Parts: sequence; C-alpha cells; structure tokens
Amino acid sequence: MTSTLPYEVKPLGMLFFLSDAEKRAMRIGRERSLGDLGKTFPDRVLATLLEHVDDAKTLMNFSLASKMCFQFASFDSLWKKLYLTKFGLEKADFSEKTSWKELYLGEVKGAETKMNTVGCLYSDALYLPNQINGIEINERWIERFTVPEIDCSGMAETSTSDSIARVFCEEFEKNNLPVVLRGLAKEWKAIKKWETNETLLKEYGEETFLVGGYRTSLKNYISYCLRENNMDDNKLLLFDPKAKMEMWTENTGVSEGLFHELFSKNGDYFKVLGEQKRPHYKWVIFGPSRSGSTFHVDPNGTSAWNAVIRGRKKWIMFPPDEVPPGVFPSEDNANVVCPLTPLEWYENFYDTCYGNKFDEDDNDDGETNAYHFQETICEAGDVLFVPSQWWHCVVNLPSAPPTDEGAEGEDQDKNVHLALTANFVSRSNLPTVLKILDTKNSNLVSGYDDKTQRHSLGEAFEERMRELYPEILREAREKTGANTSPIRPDRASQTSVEKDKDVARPTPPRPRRRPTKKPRVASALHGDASSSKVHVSPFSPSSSFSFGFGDGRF
Ligand SMILES: O=C(O)CCC(=O)C(=O)O
Ligand SMILES: [Fe+2]
Repeated sequence: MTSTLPYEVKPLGMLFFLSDAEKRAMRIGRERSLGDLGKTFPDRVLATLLEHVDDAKTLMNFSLASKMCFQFASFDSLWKKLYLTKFGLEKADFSEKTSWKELYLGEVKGAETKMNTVGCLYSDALYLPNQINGIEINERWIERFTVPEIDCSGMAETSTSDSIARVFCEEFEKNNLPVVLRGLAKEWKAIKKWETNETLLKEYGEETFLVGGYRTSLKNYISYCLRENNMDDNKLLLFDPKAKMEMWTENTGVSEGLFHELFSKNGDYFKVLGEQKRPHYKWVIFGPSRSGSTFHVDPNGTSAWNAVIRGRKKWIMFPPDEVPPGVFPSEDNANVVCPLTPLEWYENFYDTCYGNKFDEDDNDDGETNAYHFQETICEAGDVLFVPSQWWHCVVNLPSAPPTDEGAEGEDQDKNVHLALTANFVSRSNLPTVLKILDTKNSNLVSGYDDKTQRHSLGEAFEERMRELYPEILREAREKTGANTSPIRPDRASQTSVEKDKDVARPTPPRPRRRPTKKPRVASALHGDASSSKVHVSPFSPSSSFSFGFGDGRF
C-alpha cells in the first residue's frame, strides 16, 4: 500500500534495520525537532494532544516550529476533523484532492506552508492509518457460515411462502435468533436499478444524503468511495435515516407479500407514534469496501432486518449475554469502547473467539466455554434478521479477496456497497424495548435529532400502545415485571426447533467473559454526532485503539 502522506512514515520497528549511527541520528533529529515535547510525550500522546486543537491556524503555527512538528501536524485525521467541522462535506471535492489537509488548505487562500521533509520518520502513532489500511482480509475471517439460513428463492408458491413465514416466526423471531433469508429481496427493483454507480447517480446523483452526520451529494460521496489511496482509517459511511421515501416505496418490496408478512404485519409497533414522532427506523447505508460498522447493539432494544442491494457484507454476531472480546461496554451499556474499525477488530480479536477457554468461567451450565457467536456473508438480495440486543460488527468486503496490489479497485461498482435496513419493535422484543425506555437514560434511547424527545419516548409509546394494542402491552408488561434481564436466546433452540414456545424465554444472565486483550488507549465513543446507529465519532481520531504497535513506550 503506498502512502499519500507528504513525507515518509515507517513503523518504529523498522529502526531495527538501521545502523547504530543512523539510529543515533534519528534520535538526535527527533530530540532537536520536538524539544521538550518529544522528551515528555510519546508520539501517541502527542498525536492525541493535537486532536484537541480545534483551529487550523494553531495547527499551522505548530507545524512551522520544526520539521517534526510539521509532520505531526500533517496527520490527516486531524485535518479530517477540522475540515468536517468547518466546511461539512458539501464542498469537498474528492476527485481533485488526495488528503483532508489538501482539501482544507484548498479552501483557505495563501495558507499553504512549504517545508522540506525530514526524509523518513519512524513512528507507530503516525503510521496507524497506513497500518489499518494495510490490514489484509484473511481467508480465515470469511470462510465460516454459521448463521442459519432459509432459502427464499422458491417462494412464488403460497405454500412455500407460508412455511417460510412459520419457520421464521417460530424458530427465529420468537426465540430472538439470527437468520439469513437468502434471496428474499432479490426481486426488488433497486437491485437492478442501482446495479452500477452510473445508474445510481443518474437517479440520485444530485440528491444530498447524510454522511458521517454531514450532508453531501451522492455524486460527491461516490467519488469519495472511489478515491484512490483513501487513507481514512475509519472510512465515512453514508448512513441516512431520512433518505428519499421513494427509495423505499418504488424500489423495494417492503410493504408487500412475504416481506411484509415477516417484518411489518405483526411488528413495527413504533408506528403507533406516527412517522413524525417515532424514532428513526429506516436507513440507507452506502459504503466503500473495507468500511463498516464496529461492534454495537441496535438502538432502543429493537430488532432489525438488513437487505444488501449491492456488494457483500460480512457479519459476526454475539448473543446479548456475551460481550465480544475487545469490546468494553459501560455498566449501563450506553458507551462502548472497542476498535474503531471492523478490520482492526478482526486483526486483533477474531482468532481469540475460537477455541479460547476462559478460566474464570466455571462451566456452570455444562456448556463449553467457547463463545456462541455466529457468522455469515450476505450478498445482493439477501436479508439478515438481526435480533434485539445481539452484538454485531459488519464489514463491506472487497469484491474478491485481494491477491495483489490494486485488485480491490478493479471493479468500481462492486466496491461501493449498498444496503437498506430498518429497525422494529415486535411482540417478542417489546419487553426489552419497554425496559430500555423505562430507564429514561437518554444515552440509551436514540433515534431523534433533538435529544429532548428521547426522554418522553417511553411514556408516549406506552400511552399509544395502551390505546391501540392493550393486550400486547399487558403481555409485555407481565414479562418486564417478572424478569429484568434482556431477551436471551435459549441455547438449546439454536439447534433444535421448539415449536410450542410462544415467546423468547429469558434465561438467567451469564457471567461476562473476560477478553484477553485490553485497549491501550481507552477511547470512549462520542455521542450522537453522526446519523449512524452506532454511536461513534464521524472522525477517525488516532485515539481509536489499536494493537500490534509494540514499541513498549506507551
Ligand atoms: O450494514 C451495515 O454496515 C451495518 C448495519 C447495522 O448494523 C445497523 O444498521 O445497525
Ligand atoms: Fe446494527
């Protein structure tokens, strides 16, 4: 992977290959250039300090102090943050500029500074984006398909359709277990109509969408996705809860036939609040290859369906009572510390999930100590059911596993991934939803632009449910009163069908598993700045924690 940085940065470990004299020269150069700052702070801390500089002028002044300062102040995620905060995305022209710094300076006449570079800098902190962009997708990460599947391709016949609906509801939805509905959306018009960037742009090129919380035209976003040498470690996702209604009404089959039967007929109880008052629930998600959503559970206790329109999505999902390794939720689950990008998680934790025994876990229920996670890949036309409170992490896979440099960019259409998703309240997850709303914890409740609406959601919802569905509310309230734990999948039902079960039967909470690695830098997630369901910053500060930088100084 080639670097687009204005200077050459190498991982600290590469110092090993220098002669003693060269190492000494590097050390002296660093000391002279950074002075007390360099003596006092490790690179990682220095880079983090610079994240708190919120105006470009200060950053530019800092960069003029010395060659090293210039290099630190050129760290592109600093400029990404400054650019987005000041200009949003509307004007960003990704076809012209290769870095966020260039974009920023392009907006400010005469701001360009020239500095001879120091040649080469050895710093893990500054090498971080290269390292993340250089993570190769390992075959091992994408070869397992353990989420159960229902083949929906022959559903023209009513009898097939009926039996799919029965199996989905009885075995999966009621038991709060994931399932892939293969081909359920394959007849949706969107799949043909949006097959290429050209056709997609023809229809929506000038339309604006929310990207990382900022509005920009689709034309501009697609050029961002296709930008060569995109060195953003946390690539921007188009994640828009208010995209044009016609994208749904004219291009999908969400309100008819089997799809309607599965997901809306007996569910979607937030509809009692009306379109204006219900929390966000329908999202358009576009993203380049390697982008995705880091570990999270979906908002407000809802379940979701996710339909791939173009591209490929790798999913890994953990049941509600198993916090995935490398993920550290706060006590109330409102904040989660975890790797900022899905591929960082794979690189550092995927293998931990297999065959790892946790000694403090006392095999109390006769099960093995292994995690009960499930994995799959969804392609165009496939729909995944994401049950309430399941942890999941999603990554958009390049069209073919890259074998050599440049292979990822070969198929531009396949490397822009499109999906539609919606969250819903059903009879099965209603107790969980009510319990979360009961907390009135405005960090747990989400889906409004205006945070004050979060507070009253529980009361408003309950009132309307009492008017319109009193029996269903009563049934759910009996469960919330009787048991305060979230819906948990019954392990036995993961392999056998329990047809006589009406609703998910909560099992007692299991002890949380102890992950084997701890983040070196605890990076709390940062509120609701983006429109994403995942509460992460739209920026990619270098405080995303990462591993494998063993310089031992931090
Ligand atoms: O499709 C994706 O990238 C992630 C979807 C997801 O997890 C969500 O919308 O909550
Ligand atoms: Fe999600």
